[in-house]
Amino acid sequence: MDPVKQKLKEVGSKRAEQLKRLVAEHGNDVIQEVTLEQVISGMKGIVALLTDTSSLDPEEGIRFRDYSIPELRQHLPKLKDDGEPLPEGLFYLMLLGEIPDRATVDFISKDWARRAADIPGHAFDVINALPKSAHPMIQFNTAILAMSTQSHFRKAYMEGMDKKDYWDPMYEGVNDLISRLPVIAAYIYRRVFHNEKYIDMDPSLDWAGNLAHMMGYDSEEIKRLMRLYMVLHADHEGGNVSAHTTHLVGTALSNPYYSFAAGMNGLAGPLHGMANQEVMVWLEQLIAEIGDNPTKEQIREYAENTLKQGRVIPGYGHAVLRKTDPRFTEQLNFANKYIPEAPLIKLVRNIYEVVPDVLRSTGKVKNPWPNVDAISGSLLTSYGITEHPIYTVLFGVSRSLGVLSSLIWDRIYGQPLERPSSKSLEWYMKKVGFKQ
Ligand code: CMX
Repeated sequence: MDPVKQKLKEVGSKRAEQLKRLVAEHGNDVIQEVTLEQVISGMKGIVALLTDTSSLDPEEGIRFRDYSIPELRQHLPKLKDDGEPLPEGLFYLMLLGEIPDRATVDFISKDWARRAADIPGHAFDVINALPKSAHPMIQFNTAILAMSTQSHFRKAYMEGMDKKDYWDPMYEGVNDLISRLPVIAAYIYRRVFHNEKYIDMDPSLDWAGNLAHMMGYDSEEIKRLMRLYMVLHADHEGGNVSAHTTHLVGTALSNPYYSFAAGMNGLAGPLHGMANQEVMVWLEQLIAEIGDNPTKEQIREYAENTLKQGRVIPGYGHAVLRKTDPRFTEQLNFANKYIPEAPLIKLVRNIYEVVPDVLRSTGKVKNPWPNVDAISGSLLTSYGITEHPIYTVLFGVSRSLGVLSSLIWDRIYGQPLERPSSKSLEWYMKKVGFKQ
């Protein structure tokens, strides 16, 4: 058995036992009271999910299994000492709760390269059947669904597997799926933006390095950027739209392809992952209207006009965070180190000095600070990856690491069908004694 799977089997059975005892001994303990406003405002702040892979603090930001992003950079294995952590190591950390050694990360890299070589041909056929003008997220999701014909989980379920063993085919399917996403993403990118001039995978490269390579970018700096991008977007607690949807659909025992494709449909919304593309549209309009070196006053006016038109300023605000997103800061640090003079990066820095005040002055925006999407597209564009519609696909490739390792744990924990209750407006009015 592969060493990662072997370890997961040991850790998983202990934790599943703990969860069983916890519920048996404390199942009736009250953990939180819920207000009407919380329910109506998109269930914000309601603790209702079990997710081990990462946690989100409104002030500090994301921690992956208790490691902050700076701590990840310090501890996760890298190819070179001054490089970025390998996403394979983050996957292991999220799955098993401990930092892997370099040999384990190399094992995962090689295992994923092996699995990626076996994508069914019809996954490419369905992409080719779509018009090139179809948004890359449509092409990405269609291919993910098409690959579900190879689902280990569905096969094992149909054969009548004991439910305590569901995690095993889920583990296989998840690793297959993660390994193949860079190939699919790069295929779509080359198809739509580079005249179908495809580039083969190089099995000697790591997962993120290979993605950059297959997209046509072989400089070490872009590979570093891709590793950083893949680490930063990997997970954001269990309640965000892509994570929650993947989990929810998985509770119906849908296979990992169905579950992940559902999550990716959520990622494709402009308030979630598609915000990285929206930011670039907003910036392009800004440059078209007021030039690429606007004063802060001009930026303020442009941002205020966006609000006057009843639109959001993409890349700013967050449902949980109440400070600048550390994923924004990490990308800014990368840009300041490697490309400090890039015009788009300068613009991003100036916008950061202006937009929070504009949003604060509305009196309603709970978090006026930039999120991960406020800079990611500018960074990619500055490195020559200028085709904005591919950005959400890249986000999706990365997000697979977190939501799919959680999906394996859902099966280890035997998480049941998710089924909250819904009530009518009349019910809520009656419940709180509202006089009409
Ligand atoms: N620009 C303008 N208005 C904003 C805003 C922004 N960036 N962020 C929040 N608001 C508005 C909301 O639309 C809401 O207005 P109404 O009361 O008129 O409906 C009000 O402020 C309160 O919203 P909130 O509680 O602060 O924010 P939510 O938790 O409802 O929404 C988010 C969070 C991210 C959807 C929102 O901040 C937003 O729309 N931001 C822009 C899109 C974006 O960058 N999304 C990416 C998030 C990160 C990711 O998932 O990738």
